[in-house]
Amino acid sequence: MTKAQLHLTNFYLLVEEAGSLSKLARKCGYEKSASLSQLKRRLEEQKDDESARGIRPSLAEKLEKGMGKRKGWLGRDHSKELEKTAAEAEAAAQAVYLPSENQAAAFEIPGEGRFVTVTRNTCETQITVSLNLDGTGQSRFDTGVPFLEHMLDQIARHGMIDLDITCKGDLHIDDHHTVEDIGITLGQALKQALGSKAGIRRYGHAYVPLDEALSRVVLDLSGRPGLVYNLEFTRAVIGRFDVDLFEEFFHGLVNHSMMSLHIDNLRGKNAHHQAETVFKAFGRALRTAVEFDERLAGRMPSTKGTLTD
Ligand SMILES: [Mn+2]
Repeated sequence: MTKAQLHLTNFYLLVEEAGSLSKLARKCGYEKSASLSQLKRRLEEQKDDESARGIRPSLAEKLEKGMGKRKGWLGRDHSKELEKTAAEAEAAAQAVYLPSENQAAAFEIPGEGRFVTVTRNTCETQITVSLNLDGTGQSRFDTGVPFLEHMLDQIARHGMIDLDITCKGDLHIDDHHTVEDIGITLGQALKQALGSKAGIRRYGHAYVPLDEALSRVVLDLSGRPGLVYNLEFTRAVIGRFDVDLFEEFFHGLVNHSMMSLHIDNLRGKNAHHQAETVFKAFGRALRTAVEFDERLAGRMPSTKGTLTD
């Protein structure tokens, strides 16, 4: 395969993942999709040319960044992993708004609600997140990182969100990719489930104490990503879990759900308590923000008229 052919194949994958060429353009920071159409045409012309250099590095990086891929993703062959996951992806696509019987057996999804399933596969992690914003707080996790699961459980329980997350990650290296990528995929699922955001409260905040610890989380489902993270852990690890990874988790979540999120741990001596108050407060704040406000009667909670552009 020529370099241009490989780039073209991966470019098609990005278009598919984004939903369309213009959506890909928007995600990667272009006003219009014209320059990407041009790129696509050029690659199609060059695909049999051994000497063609394909997508230039600065643009490749822009595309990778916009789509949450790691550096160098466009230059790698993803056909093997795709074959393996094609069947899973198919199943997941069918599960959007229409949960399969299998899933229902393992995890009870009500017939109504803002329900989505999102699958995200990279060389480092293979993740499926099913999420129901109008749930009852049930959850099921299979990620290989128990302390993260304990925290995700807080989001489900206190957010009244049903959450089913499976992840096969490169834990032989460390927990980093698994934790960050679960944040990213959960963010993608949240964004999808929220849709246009018409009629929701949009803002949410909560203070949650646990013994000596106290945290405050304030969020806005604004359509713009932003994280303010004031959390100084008193220890570097909780059990086997590296506490630095929580910031990576929230970064992934914020960038892909497009919310503004302010996290302040106001006090706390026990690191487990510090983490738990943050996740409980996040769940509570999220619950408020995603709830429908009856007085809004389906209108958009924004003078701009949109929270997605
Ligand atoms: Mn606990």
